[in-house]
Amino acid sequence: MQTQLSEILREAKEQLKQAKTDRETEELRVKLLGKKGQLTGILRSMGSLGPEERKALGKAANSVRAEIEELLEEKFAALKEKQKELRFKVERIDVTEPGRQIPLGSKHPITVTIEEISRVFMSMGYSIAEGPEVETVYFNFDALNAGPNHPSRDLSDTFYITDDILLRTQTSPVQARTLLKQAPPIKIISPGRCFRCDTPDATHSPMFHQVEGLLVDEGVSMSDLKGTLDYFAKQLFGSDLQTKFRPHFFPFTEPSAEMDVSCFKCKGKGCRVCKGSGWIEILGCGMVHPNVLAVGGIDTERYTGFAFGMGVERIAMLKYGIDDIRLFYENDMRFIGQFK
Ligand code: 2U9
Repeated sequence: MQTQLSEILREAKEQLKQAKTDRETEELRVKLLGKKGQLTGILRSMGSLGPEERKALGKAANSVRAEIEELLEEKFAALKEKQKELRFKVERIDVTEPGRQIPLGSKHPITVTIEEISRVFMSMGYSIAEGPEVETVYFNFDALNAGPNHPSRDLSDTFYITDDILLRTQTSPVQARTLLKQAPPIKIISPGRCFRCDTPDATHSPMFHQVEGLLVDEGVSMSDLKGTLDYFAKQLFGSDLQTKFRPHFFPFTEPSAEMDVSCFKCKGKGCRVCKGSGWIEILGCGMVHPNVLAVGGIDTERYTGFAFGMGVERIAMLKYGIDDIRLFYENDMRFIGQFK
């Protein structure tokens, strides 16, 4: 029996040395000291011994149990210390480390361009007006003097939701709504998204942005229009450019014109940007047609006004030298990230 006890103690020391986890140590404890453990078995088998032998073996067995319990306690403590050291390593925070840069976002180039355009007109006293993107046929066409057969009404140009509801093809309905709601003087610009049934290509997108403007007051003339838009162009593209106005037609303005700016790239000599002409068209404009004012409830004997409209993507592409409109919408950070 003594030999068995010595063997159990030797084995226990050896296996405790090998134990790597709490679970292995606990399994060892059960194997040695548990109800069906090796040491418990010896203590139980002592019943068959004489009193002297039982006393001596009991003393030896208790001493082995005490030693194993102490070894187990040390093992658990050592494993706990090791886990603590490991935790300190893994959860260590070096407070002297430099902070991790959180990449800052940046405004989309279309947003930047809308803000630049808006800033110029707000500096001249214009307010920003907004309106619904899902519009009525009435405010998108009829109120803008676009007769029942106007080509822009075609399904090929316009996204219809029902016969009377569509996605606005321009932000002009905002001005038409403002004419009904507000008495002159009216000085607004309406930036926003517009939708046309166009197949996407380098210069067309079914969704694009516009900034349109409307000024209605007493005694407003074409010279006010030209002076305002000339100033705007110089603010946006630089004061050393010239502007010119070419006669044009829009149903909602009469007379109408398109405004060109001298090419800010070649200063008018002719280059790829201006396709050799020395001039770049940036917007359309005109004196608001009396029918449009009248529909808006404005006294056309007392008030006149002018209006203008520009495509934001076109302005941004000119400003930043971008040759494909689709780049604005593809969320490719290699493109967008350049506008930090
Ligand atoms: C009302 C009265 C007049 C808005 C105007 C233009 C000229 C124009 C185009 C520029 C490029 C649209 O984005 S684009 O395709 N627009 O040229 N827009 S005058 O005239 C109005 C608007 C509302 C009540």
